[in-house]
Amino acid sequence: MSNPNYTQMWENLNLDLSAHDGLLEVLGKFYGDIYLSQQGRLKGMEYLDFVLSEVHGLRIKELQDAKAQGRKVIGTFCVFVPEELTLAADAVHVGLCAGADAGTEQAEQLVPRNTCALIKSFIGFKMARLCPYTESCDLVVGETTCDGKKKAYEAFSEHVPMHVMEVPHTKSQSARELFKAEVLRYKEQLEKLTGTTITPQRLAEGIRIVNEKRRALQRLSALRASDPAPISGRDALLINQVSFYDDPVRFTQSVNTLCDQMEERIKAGEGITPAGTPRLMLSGCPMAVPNWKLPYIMESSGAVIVGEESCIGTRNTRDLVNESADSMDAMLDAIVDRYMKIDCACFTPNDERTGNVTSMAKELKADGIVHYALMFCQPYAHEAFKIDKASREAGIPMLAIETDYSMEDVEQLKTRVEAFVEMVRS
Ligand code: BJ8
Repeated sequence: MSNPNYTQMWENLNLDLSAHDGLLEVLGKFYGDIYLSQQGRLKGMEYLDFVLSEVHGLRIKELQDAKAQGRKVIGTFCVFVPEELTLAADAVHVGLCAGADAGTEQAEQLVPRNTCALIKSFIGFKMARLCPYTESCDLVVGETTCDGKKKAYEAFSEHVPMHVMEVPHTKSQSARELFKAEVLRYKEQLEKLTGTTITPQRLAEGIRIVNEKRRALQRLSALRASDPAPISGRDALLINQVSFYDDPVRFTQSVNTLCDQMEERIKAGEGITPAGTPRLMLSGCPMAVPNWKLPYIMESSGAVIVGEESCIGTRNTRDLVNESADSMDAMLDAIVDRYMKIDCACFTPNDERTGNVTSMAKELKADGIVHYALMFCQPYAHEAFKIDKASREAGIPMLAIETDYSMEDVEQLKTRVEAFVEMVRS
């Protein structure tokens, strides 16, 4: 993945070149073992393989070209930041992935050791100068979701230009009003940064583009209800991961092409695994690139993953913004309504998530649920109990996993997952 054509660009971004080369080497090897080793992948996955092979190359070059034309790059960590507004300001919206152990020692100088791996990862990537996305950002947007993130942003904002959105923790009327005020504040911040006025026409276009992307991902998700499963969970996760940093229009087209291929496969009665393969659904914390450890373990234990109830999955794609509004205020209301449906574990109470998990598992004909919480993630670890109870009541077995990005627990995880797959199979 390291490419001498990009060395100058990485140097200009002030990356630590030798550490960055090391990261790309590990990532390339990891990708080869986990992704390219799969048999019977859909032809359309070649596009995703290409995008990933150029994740620090061509896509970063595109960001630099956009910046040279005067466009701004906005980095985010959470699906609460409305991409519709970013696009309406003619800026580029990228998710900052945070899915690998990197710069942990430096990160632990800014946040406590007992902080989830995702938070340590985004701080570590910055402090170790490893992430060309973070370095390309004109603004990074944080949010007051969990305690770990909101406190980490205090330290992080000393190193990157930040805007922090206040995300409420309840779904009351006053919480909705607060969030609407925050959406307005984000709009103003974008207008100030980009010099572009967000008109109703621009916002309508932003809403349309993001809805189209979500519709394509919804289509992909629905096709996974077929048995045999037309696509592996690893590939579907990768598609969701790439949705956060690829150009949205190009990405939507390639997902729809892939869905056409999935439909052909389903019509032919074919799949990525034989019919009757134990079907598992993942639920819980988001899995950012290159956090593929657990999906790989699950699919190499004789199961196929048929859905991800996660922000890098259906929590980000389930709801669309109503496109019928035509005034600015009505469009902002439509955005607020859509975003306030997100069932993140940071909300209390968050009862809709339990219903969403069980109905999704039934729609996808999942035989079991693997609940995944990152170590030290209080919100999702707490909700594992509620999801366990709800899935037992729905007659679907659940396995609760807490892990991080290290490889130390791989053998232990394998043993637990294999036993769960055997139990589900019988
Ligand atoms: S809307 S899930 S993307 S906050 S894993 S950092 S919760 S301690 S990621 Fe999230 Fe937005 Fe919610 Fe989605 Fe904290 Fe937990 Fe770490 Fe987490």
